[in-house]
Amino acid sequence: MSTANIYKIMDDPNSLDIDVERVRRDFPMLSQRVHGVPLVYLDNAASTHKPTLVIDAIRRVYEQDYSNIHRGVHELSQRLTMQYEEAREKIRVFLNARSRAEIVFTYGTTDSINLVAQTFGRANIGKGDEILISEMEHHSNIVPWQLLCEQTGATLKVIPFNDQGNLAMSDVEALLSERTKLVALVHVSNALGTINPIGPIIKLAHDAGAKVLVDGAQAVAHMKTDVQKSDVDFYAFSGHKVFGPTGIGVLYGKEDLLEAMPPWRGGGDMIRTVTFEKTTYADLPYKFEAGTPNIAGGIGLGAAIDYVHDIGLKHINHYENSLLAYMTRQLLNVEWLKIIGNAPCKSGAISFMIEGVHHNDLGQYIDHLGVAIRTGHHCAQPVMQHYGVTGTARASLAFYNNTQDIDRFIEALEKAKKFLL
Ligand code: C6P
Repeated sequence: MSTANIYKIMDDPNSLDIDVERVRRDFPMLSQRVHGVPLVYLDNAASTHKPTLVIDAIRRVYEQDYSNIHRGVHELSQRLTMQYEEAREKIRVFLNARSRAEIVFTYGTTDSINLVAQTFGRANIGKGDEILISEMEHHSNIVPWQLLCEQTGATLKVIPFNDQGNLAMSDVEALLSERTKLVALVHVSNALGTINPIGPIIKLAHDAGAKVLVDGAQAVAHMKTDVQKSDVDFYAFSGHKVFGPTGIGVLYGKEDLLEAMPPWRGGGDMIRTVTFEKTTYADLPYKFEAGTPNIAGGIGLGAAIDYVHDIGLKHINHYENSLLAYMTRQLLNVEWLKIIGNAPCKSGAISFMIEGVHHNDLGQYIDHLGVAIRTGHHCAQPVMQHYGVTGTARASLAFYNNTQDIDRFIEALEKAKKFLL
């Protein structure tokens, strides 16, 4: 949602190109009742639901085509290998990568970042070097770098954000130096909703001689990602946040960088030849894919990408922007509630607090009214430390949400306030 200004009156979500009622029928989970009332699911930043298309693709794997892949000469293995590799091609197109060699299947964003830390990092970052991250990172984009610093003697530097929830380009410039070997930055903050200007930051980092990894966990389901246009070196995301299965994710890496990186996990599928004296490794991307992969997960993710493609990220982005503007306006009308993170460029996650009400009590109370939100530190404790709080409540959107969901959410907050304060 790169052009969103949350304070602008935007289009009415009900008048846009997405037929939300039809879309909702594609997601079986959404039609259920929770605690006797229809579910309002506003925890999409944690994980998204799956359309029937994805569920069917996974079922087909196990009912019709199942076997191991990349190994068998028999029909089933060939058939499933083809589907798995087709999914990789769909992801290549989705990210606009140059080649399938640049698309590594992982277990998720966390796994992708750890892979870069332990291969690119171990090979290229040493004592006296610096890794630059931001204050708004998810723990997945902090801890792998701390581990690497402990292993290599490198230093972790942190770009601060201001109280609005924005990074300042001047801080990025000031912290970059010839010692910076890698900038690891979140595209969209899960705790604040801020969309970071990754293009200009990548340019600055490259000018300083650093490589850039972007954590796209909260971005890919909401806006077009083009790795060639942004010139990012590594881009990570998780299948389960883009309507695909859990346990599957992607690391995009520029081919020359991946080529030069040593493998990380060793085992089957990632080798060319093995003797006790020496092992040689498989070509990209298999060099980084040791062991039997999450086959149904990869194929399910391919189906999820098909689904998103059919609706169109442009429509999704436009619709979600208007829904975010609607939700923001409704929340701003509630004078006893405080929004945490008011960056002008936001994606569909809003963190907030009600003074005198613990976020967990609030989350549990509105759960009984059928409204699912997330509460706590959102695996971004430094963000909580910035605001001096232990946690927030967070409502996060997907394109299957509608204005009725938001109205039910606001009503639930009103009731919670009466009951809990
Ligand atoms: N954020 C949330 O509720 P995994 O667990 O590997 O799929 O994703 C980790 C991750 C990395 N970066 C960002 C920006 C994220 O938001 C997440 C996951 C979830 O906000 C669970 S903590």
